[in-house]
Amino acid sequence: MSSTGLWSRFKKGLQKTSDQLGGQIKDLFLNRKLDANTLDDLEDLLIQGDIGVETASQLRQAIANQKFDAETSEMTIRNVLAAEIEKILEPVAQPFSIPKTNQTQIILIVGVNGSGKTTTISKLAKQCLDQGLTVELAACDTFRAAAVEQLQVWGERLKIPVYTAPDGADAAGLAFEAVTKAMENKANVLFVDTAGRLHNKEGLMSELQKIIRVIKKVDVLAPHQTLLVLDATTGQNAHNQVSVFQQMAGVTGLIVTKLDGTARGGVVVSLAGKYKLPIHALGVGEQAEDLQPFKAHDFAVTLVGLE
Ligand SMILES: Nc1nc2c(ncn2[C@@H]2O[C@H](COP(=O)(O)OP(=O)(O)OP(=O)(O)O)[C@@H](O)[C@H]2O)c(=O)[nH]1
Ligand SMILES: [Mg+2]
Repeated sequence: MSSTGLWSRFKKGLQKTSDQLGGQIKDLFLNRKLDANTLDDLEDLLIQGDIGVETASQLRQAIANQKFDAETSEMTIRNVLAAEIEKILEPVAQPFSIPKTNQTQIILIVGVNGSGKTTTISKLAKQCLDQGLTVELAACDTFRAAAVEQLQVWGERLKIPVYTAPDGADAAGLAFEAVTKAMENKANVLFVDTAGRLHNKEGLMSELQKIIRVIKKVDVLAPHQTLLVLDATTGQNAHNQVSVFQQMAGVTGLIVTKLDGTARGGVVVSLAGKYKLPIHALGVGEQAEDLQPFKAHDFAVTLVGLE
């Protein structure tokens, strides 16, 4: 797809957030001058927009530091906000990539139920195939029969091998087998899908740790990446998920999905500010091209309704 096509899908995907936040900023400045009260209200708006308390206060301060006068236009404020948000996002905006090496890269995908793990794998797998890499999948969500079938359907569509085990089989056992075989096959990438697990369910969390221990038995450097898939519609709850999964599974990067279904896209900024973990991609819809590399500038200008 052309870059303008991708850009318009991205803008459309973020529209709920940008309409809300951008619209509210515009309304705020209607018939009002820039003074301390207006700045307080702006800070509140940013907090309501899920940008996070600390980041909102940082952004308020950045505007206050500019020594604007009462005549400063709303457009200027939005430009400053976008530039400050871009500064926060820039260090973590790191597109998903597979290093050039002969070693099979094991990519473990984790997250709570329904966050978009399996569909994200299919989208990333397609991107890797488009780059000429050989890709295999492991359906280590042995919890739900439908989950294995879902990955198998993707495997057939993309014409790539999918490792499976019977329902209720040991997920770690399957992970061991899949990693061993993918390495024997000299596949470039193996994506390991896992069952959705609520971050407060100890049993499932310890199963995840077992999967990781077993993978390390085959290759001590694996998993080479552990990606946490977060559903943007959960807003600030995403923060708990990052803390717990990071502690339990050593998350190396984040993917935020379903931005098209929410006005809470500001959560991406609060996650970037707080955890400093790379954010690789954003999901703005259900199609393959809707999983887009995270670009700091594009996100910042769209968020405040400048584009
Ligand atoms: N609108 C929209 N839907 C998405 C996005 N990403 C995933 N979905 C949808 O979310 C639903 C759940 O996605 P899955 O990939 O099955 O989620 P999962 O994390 O694997 O779910 P479990 O295996 O049950 O934990 C599916 O209907 C996807 O099509 C997105 O960026 N936007
Ligand atoms: Mg799944």
